[in-house]
Amino acid sequence: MQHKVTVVGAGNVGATTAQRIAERELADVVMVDVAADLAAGKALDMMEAAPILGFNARITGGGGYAPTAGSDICVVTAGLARKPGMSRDDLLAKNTEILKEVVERLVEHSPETILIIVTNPLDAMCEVARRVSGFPRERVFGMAGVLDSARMRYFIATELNVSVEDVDAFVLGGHGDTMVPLPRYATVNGIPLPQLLSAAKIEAINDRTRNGGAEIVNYYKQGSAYYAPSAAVLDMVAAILHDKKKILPCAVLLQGEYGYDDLFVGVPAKLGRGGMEEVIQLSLTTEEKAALAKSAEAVKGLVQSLKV
Ligand code: TXD
Repeated sequence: MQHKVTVVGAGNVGATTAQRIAERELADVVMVDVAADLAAGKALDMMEAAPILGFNARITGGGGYAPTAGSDICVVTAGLARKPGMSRDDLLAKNTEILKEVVERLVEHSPETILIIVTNPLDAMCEVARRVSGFPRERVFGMAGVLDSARMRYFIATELNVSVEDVDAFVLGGHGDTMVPLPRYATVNGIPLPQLLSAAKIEAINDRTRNGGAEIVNYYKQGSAYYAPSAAVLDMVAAILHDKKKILPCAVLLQGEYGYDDLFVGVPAKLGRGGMEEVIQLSLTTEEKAALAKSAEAVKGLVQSLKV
């Protein structure tokens, strides 16, 4: 394979991401986990499926970082997942420590890599990764918006009984309870959503989207969502490796856009070989701006308490 992607954390999201990348032959994948045998075992198990599925990418796994050297992209999923009743923010202190260690090791071996952060609380972990790596914002950003938007798209498609392929939607803001679904920018094969659904139905979809993560946690009891999150990471990885210039909502360090400075906020961004190549500015109504401000405040509060 021409490309190499490292996935740190061989848990639910990490391993499923590795599997998706390899099965599509996007890159060779190196999985790293403190549970070294877990990473090694999952890698071997996945490779034993290769003759059946017929993919030629190589997946390896272990506890060391030497095999990650020269990675095009490093996806960080290492950390603790939410348990029922636990907020994403409760994870802050523990996952800050983990992120710090992981990013230091990654950057040591792949100084030119692009970091995609997945660990929660997402926006704060992006800031930890940025501080520790010293990378420009083009090479350190987070996955959340693609997942939140996919959930919204699914809920819209189900409500209207139309193909998911026809539905586009955007969710802005932090990856938390204050995320901002933007139904005004949602379309069904080009038709604006507000023309197809009542305001009450749209608000119900917004609510379900905001609680999409918790809905899955309540089913699983242990651990959180991973099929849709890993698909979301795959979308970002493919956009970068294939230089698609795809516009995807990501957690990006804003530098003046949307009126915010030096803060990670979920906004539409263009992803290509250079990583996060451009922040796309949408015009927002007064209410949408207020919702985004609330979300940004929540991220700011977390970032201020970071100890890195
Ligand atoms: O939208 C999003 N951004 C998210 C975020 C969607 C889904 C999951 N989200 C978060 O990702 C979740 O709240 C967690 O913080 C991470 C990973 O979720 P996952 O469900 O994959 O958690 P697991 O299955 O517990 O896996 C975490 C793995 C586990 O195997 C640990 O042994 C490993 O991380 N781990 C480490 N690996 C390397 N180095 C260190 N220090 C380390 N610590 C734990």
